[in-house]
Amino acid sequence: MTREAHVTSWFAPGRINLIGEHTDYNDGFVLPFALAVGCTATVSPVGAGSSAGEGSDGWTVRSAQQPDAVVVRRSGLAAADLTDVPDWSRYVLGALWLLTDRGIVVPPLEVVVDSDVPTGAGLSSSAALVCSVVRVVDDHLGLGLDDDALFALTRDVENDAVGAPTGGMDQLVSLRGEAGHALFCDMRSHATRSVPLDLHGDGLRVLVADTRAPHRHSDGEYGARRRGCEEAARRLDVPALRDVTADELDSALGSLDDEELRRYVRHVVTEDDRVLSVVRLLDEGRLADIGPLLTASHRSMRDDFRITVPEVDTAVEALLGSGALGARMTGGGFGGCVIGLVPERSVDAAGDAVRRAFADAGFGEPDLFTAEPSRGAHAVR
Ligand code: GAF
Repeated sequence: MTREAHVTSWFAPGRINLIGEHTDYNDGFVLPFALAVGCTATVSPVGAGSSAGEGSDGWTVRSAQQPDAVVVRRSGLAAADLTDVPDWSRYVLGALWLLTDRGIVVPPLEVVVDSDVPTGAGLSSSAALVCSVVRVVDDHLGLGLDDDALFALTRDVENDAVGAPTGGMDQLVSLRGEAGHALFCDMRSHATRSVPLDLHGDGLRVLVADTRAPHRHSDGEYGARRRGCEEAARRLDVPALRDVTADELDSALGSLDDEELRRYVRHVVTEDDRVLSVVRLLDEGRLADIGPLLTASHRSMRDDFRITVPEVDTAVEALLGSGALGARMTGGGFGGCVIGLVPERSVDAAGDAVRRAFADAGFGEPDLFTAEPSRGAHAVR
């Protein structure tokens, strides 16, 4: 039996970002953790026993959450062909296409994906999908890609094949997260270090409120923030906003006359600084002390970076008013999820407070659940 005759499965998780928002594409710092929910990708060879049919030249991709399989012929496939396939399958086919484009022979395959990450909630269902597919294909074909190559490939699928200008944090933590830990990432070097996040030991929980707010203009606004940050770095004559330290912030702001760019710079520079402070506190075993930094991060996203919406602001205030030590929106913004660092005994009351605040404001029902720092991508045997 050849290696390709095996059926291979890999799981990769979604993520929560504890702190460090919109800092990744500024070469800065982030501190996400992997979730228990994720995507399992299974690869089987096309041939005897395969529903794709013996002798097929195609790649067949299926999702347990979608009615129809997508089949493409390998020969002559170009990037432009990927614009015609359903969104979810673009992540899978994008990975296969990028490998092929880089000279790796990817034989006819069937890839089946099955995910329990809510979509559109800002929990990185797409990173879970891409990372599970890249890991399973690497394993199945025995490519032996190292950690850096795996990360680069997953990020390139999202940036180049799918065309989303994201910064790589989500893929990095989906690949490298560790149970019971957050992952401190330097998004310039892509060096990572696991930092203990012992919620249970401290009698705390991360309570997640999925606001289910529709993502208003999130695509265009994300790209606009990224371009604005790059323009600010250009005007400040630094490679990226990461290169402006907290001590240099006032003088950097003094040299910019565009108020919008000044707000972007203030958010990114102070957010990088908050990430470093949270990491320091976690290293010292002072988890309960990080709350004010989480809340300050939210205020910065609301007032300076301007990526929150009424639903997330309402959820944050409700959490803070009901015993949370700190609360903030997590992820790219314009909707999605809020997290609260909440004493275990206050979890129910905090959840009720968010539901009540939503009902009072006339918003739809939010989804409340607790999140555990979980293991990154791994083989499912
Ligand atoms: C999204 C992006 F995919 C990440 O790269 C990151 O920029 C995040 O928004 C904001 O911190 O999740």
